[in-house]
Amino acid sequence: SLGTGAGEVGLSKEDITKDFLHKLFYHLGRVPALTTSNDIYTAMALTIRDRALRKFVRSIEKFTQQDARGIAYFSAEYLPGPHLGNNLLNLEIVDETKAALTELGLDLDELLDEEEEPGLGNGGLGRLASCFMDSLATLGIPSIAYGIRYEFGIFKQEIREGWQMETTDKWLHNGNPWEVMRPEISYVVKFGGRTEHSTNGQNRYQVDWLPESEIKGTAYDTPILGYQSNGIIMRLWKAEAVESFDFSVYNMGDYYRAVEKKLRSENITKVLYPNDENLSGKELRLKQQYFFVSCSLQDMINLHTTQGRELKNFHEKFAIQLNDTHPSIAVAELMRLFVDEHEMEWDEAWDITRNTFAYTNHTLLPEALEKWAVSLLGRILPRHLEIIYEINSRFLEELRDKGFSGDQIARMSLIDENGEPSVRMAHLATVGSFKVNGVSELHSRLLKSQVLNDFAGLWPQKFTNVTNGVTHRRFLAMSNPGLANLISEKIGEGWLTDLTSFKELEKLAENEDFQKRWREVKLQNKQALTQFIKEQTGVTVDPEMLFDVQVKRIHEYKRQHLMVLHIIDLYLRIKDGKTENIAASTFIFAGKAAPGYFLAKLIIRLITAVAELVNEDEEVNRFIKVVFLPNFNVKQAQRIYPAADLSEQISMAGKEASGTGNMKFALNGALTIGTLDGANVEIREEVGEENFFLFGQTTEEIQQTRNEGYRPYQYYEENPKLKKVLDFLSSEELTKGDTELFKPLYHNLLQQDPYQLLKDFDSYCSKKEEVFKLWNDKKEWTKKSILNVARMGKFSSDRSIRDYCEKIWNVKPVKLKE
Ligand code: 26Q
Repeated sequence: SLGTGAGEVGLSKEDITKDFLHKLFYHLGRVPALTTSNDIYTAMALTIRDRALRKFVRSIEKFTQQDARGIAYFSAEYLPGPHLGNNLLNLEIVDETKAALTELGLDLDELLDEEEEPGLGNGGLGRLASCFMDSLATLGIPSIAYGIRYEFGIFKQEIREGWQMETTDKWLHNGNPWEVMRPEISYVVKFGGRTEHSTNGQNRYQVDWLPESEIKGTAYDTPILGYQSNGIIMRLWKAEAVESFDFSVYNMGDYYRAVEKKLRSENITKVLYPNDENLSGKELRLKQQYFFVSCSLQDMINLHTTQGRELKNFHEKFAIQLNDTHPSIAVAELMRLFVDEHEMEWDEAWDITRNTFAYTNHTLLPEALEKWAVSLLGRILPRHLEIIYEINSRFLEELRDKGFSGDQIARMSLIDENGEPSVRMAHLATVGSFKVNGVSELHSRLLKSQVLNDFAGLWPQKFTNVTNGVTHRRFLAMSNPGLANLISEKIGEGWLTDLTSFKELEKLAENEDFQKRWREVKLQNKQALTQFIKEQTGVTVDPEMLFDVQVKRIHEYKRQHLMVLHIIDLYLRIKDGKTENIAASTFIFAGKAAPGYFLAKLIIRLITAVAELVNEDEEVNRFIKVVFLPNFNVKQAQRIYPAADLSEQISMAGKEASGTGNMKFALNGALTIGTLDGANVEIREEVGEENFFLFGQTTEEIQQTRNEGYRPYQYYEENPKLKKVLDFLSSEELTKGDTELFKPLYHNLLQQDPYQLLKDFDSYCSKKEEVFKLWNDKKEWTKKSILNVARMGKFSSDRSIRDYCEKIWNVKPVKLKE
């Protein structure tokens, strides 16, 4: 036996130093004189990865002993952020590592700066998946995260002449020290072709899928550590040509054809689609989804059966959480694997399948609900289309038996027959799951009353809510050490595994000494961000100013342009000499726009135009500055949240499913100006309405406005301030002569705007006056800031994961201390 495997990997400074040097010389084969900073980073990353892998192996051993039920999280996106700093925190070896490096004349912060993060997601949904991995590991839940190893992640954003430009994200160009390639863990995935139905020897109805092509998926594992104890893995699949391309037997012509085929196979995991909305029914996207789902399910079945278990117990040993509909083809694939490949009867297979999956919905936007044309799905996955039809016909039969009307049946069908027939993936996921959840109280309520209303009537018990959360270890302990240390000094370190203990800070909210130190920490964080802004944009800002921040994907529904209209109003007031009620502010924006989303890109152009105008005007820039930080990602986010005074959460009510940036800001002591949307509602409930700047219409009021007929032009005509601001969009001053530039936005706001921005403009501006007033009262502001942090306990992803365990997965967290 190999026993416990290799010797211990120690955590002392000496152990780290020894291993680090070993990696540098023997793993990387570096001549000391030629060592680059990337070599140094890589050697340290490898050193820490060994320690992370040890945790992971230990966890697996314990889980196996306990024969525990496991959770598989299926997500097409992950945004883990930089690994090194987080792993040091979770292994509790930050000081040891720093000391080891210092002795060698090296600096930990420089190493941390070297790391290029895996941008394998678009935004909130991908980051949520990674926060959940952190909490799953910390809570000791046996789990595995399945996904896609995109060679190119979300594009890098540059700003050229004020416009967003996209460049390729080559995150693997220096290699990836955190992953372990597992060539022995690979599966074949089929595509295209046709099916053959027959009755086999034992008189069993049998379907064979004769595919047009086959592709191999290979596993790449990255250990994800929890705090102090456990590790889980993120298993990402890379597409390759199947081994059957035996080049040796081909002649020249065939050889090149075979190479081309190999290249085409690898296409599947080349690049992440940069839309955070389902705009395009692209064939490659469907292939990506099916590819990773099929590899993952085959892997799970393999794990299950090699442990000597029967497939009929599959759902007892596993729950699979579907992160939106992106992996929902899994419902049909698991049926196919059971029925066609493992010869299970349909009814039994369906029973197990429906008791295996649970589905999380992340959007109510009708245009974002995934649909695949029947023609496309049938061409790429002919067998799955048959299975979906079979599921549907049985389901619709059930509805007919229950007396549902023809209208209702058409609405609930898995197939949308309006226009080009297509498969409604949210319906497939709902029918194929034992639980369906939204991501905030409001969102879950709207999910039941709108998008999945008919299903909620049919299966009320299936629907539940799990409000999102964020890992406070990454987004406070690691990224805001100043605040973390101040808090630990007062209440100890228990909060690292129990954020509700922040409640104890309430009693310090009015303590002058504590307030002073609270402000000092914030100022230091703002100074650090000030320097970063200078490096990134060349703009000098003043850390004493109010830092008013909106960072997130650029979308009309998120209404970045509402904030811009207010800034224009301030600009015009300052130019008019009316500066009395303005608190000196720096407005900070960051976020990517989908490359094909014209209005979103124009909003970025508007921000940069306003920034240029404001920042260069001596009369104005004493009062306000505007910054657009290019290439928002996890690493940058970690610098921004700790330095924010005010968090902008101003989406039209009913459109933001939850939001998670809102939580990260409040956790770092920013006050929120926001609408009653997504998790804002719950944040306000928790921190107290007197500590939250609320504005704007409620979902009900919006509906009413819509019913009465929203006429934005009316606000333009009745409100002189708004008229001035909107007219300024086509001024020479702003557009430098290109007065047509912002016309599409102007017309959008005045003609159709489904996000009723002008309707909320006044309410937003008056709230800003209150913000400015409060900012001048340092004591009151600081008190509210402290109370916000003190009352954020609910929004740890540890709480979200406990909710999933209790409400959905029926598993108990097991704390595995060593
Ligand atoms: C789907 C099909 C084809 C191409 C792209 C997509 C696609 C990709 C990403 C669709 C949606 C996304 C991402 C959605 C997302 O990030 N949603 C956000 O999820 C967060 C976590 O629950 C919420 O907090 C946000 O409110 C929600 O907008």
